[in-house]
Amino acid sequence: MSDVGATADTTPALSGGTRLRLITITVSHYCEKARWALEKQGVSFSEEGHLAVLHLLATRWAGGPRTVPKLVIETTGSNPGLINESSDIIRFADEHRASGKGTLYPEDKAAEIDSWMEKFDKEIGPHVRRWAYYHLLRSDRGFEVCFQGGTSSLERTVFWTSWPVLKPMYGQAFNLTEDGYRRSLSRLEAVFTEVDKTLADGRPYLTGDQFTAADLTLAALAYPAIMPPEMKVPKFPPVDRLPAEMRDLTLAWRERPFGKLVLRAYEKERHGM
Ligand SMILES: N[C@@H](CCC(=O)N[C@@H](CS)C(=O)NCC(=O)O)C(=O)O
Repeated sequence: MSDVGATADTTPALSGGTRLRLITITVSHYCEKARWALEKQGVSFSEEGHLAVLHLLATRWAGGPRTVPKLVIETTGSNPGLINESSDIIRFADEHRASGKGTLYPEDKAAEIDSWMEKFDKEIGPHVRRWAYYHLLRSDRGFEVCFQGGTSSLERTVFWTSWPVLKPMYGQAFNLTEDGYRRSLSRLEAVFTEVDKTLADGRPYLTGDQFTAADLTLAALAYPAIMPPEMKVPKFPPVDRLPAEMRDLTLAWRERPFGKLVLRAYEKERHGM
């Protein structure tokens, strides 16, 4: 069990002795999206954090696809349930939210929220991942930035021992070529510009005054681009220690309306609400 679990498991359990286990790659932004929703809505869970590749044992054991986040719903006397998509985990968190918590899906905005979420999953998720890995894996500093925190010391030892073999596998898996990087950057610019235009009328959040699942999805998936200081797991070093080109873009993006939304969402909606 990761030290993440120890901090996350603080809210009352679901009724009927149900236990929730969130299997993650701690650094993953899709996992951050699920973690944020569960914590925000006061749903009790423990997190089992892994390093990429080493997560495969856990996901195979749990069943379903190999991707994370994966929410395992354990109820005494029945087979565990599984939720394998981060957006479905947000929906679950909202449906099982603790009393006094507001919904992340105001009914009159449902279609708008779904449409933004689908767009962010497709246009930010894979492209910000490639953008970040492209920079981090080319820099020695990238190692310490990328893979710290929330995993067991045994996994960290196995991971670093295997790193010479794993590193080229990452390069291949994410197509970390110059061309691939440029394509991802232009996809990111397009969606960030669309968000900027939507926010141009001064609204604080995507659908108006209220923070919704759409804002949560944008902020969590864009966290590697903006690196909000409130990001606790994994804990990143300050922006000025990032590789130079990455740092410069992050600082420029923070000044844009979408970047300000991400920073505001982390400051106001991420912890202790
Ligand atoms: N559509 C999925 C995407 C999840 C996803 O891409 N997860 C990545 C981590 S960022 C993953 O599990 N990669 C490891 C693998 O494919 O084995 C969701 O929203 O949950």
